[in-house]
Amino acid sequence: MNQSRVILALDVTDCGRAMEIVSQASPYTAFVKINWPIVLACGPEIITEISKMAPVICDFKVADIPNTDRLIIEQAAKRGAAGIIVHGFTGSDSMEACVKTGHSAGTKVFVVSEMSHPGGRQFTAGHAEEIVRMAAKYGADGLIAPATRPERLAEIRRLAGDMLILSPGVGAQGGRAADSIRAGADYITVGRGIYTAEKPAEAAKNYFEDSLAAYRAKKNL
Ligand code: NUP
Repeated sequence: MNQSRVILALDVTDCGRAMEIVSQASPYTAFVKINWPIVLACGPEIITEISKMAPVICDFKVADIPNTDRLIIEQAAKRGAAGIIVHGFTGSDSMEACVKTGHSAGTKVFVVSEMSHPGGRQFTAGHAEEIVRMAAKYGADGLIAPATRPERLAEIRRLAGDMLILSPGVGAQGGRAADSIRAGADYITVGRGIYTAEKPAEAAKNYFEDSLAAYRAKKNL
């Protein structure tokens, strides 16, 4: 993995184009995050294919009973997922199953705290603190917290201690790279801001530079 603080959200359903964007942007990205659109369009083998070029986080927002969570995470890990995103609202037993399964399969587990879209205020914001505490208690590797609301991101950072924070909402949803890093993100997640750009590699490079400069300043590096 390189020193990048950028996660590329590859919500692209043209499989050839998706691979092209990964190869252009991967020098500037730490992880490639894939979600249901690309898996439904290109098949689960896309996890393995992209993993040959960059570590892959499967944003499957796993949210089920413990046994089903376990089965999903095992299959993603078998395909090569370096990380998986799960929901926390399913409660402690599901959380525990997700973390245990992920860790025994060698996959990092990231938990959604508060979602980045406007609707994220409606239900997730009111429970974000409990979810952060539960994720920490069960040993999750990190959290998802909104780049669209830096003040909330800062509050989640305060509760999260030194857990990793991955922050979506930079670019198309209005969040800004440097603000998110300053507020507490370790990584920013950018989808449309890169993959719909005329020159995705250039866009990725800009996010790479802005976020890395803010990260170095924050860490006194
Ligand atoms: O709260 C969340 N917000 C969010 O946008 C949790 C997420 N996992 N995401 C995902 O991040 C979303 O599904 C998409 O894959 C990516 C953001 O993409 P974009 O808005 O930068 O295009």
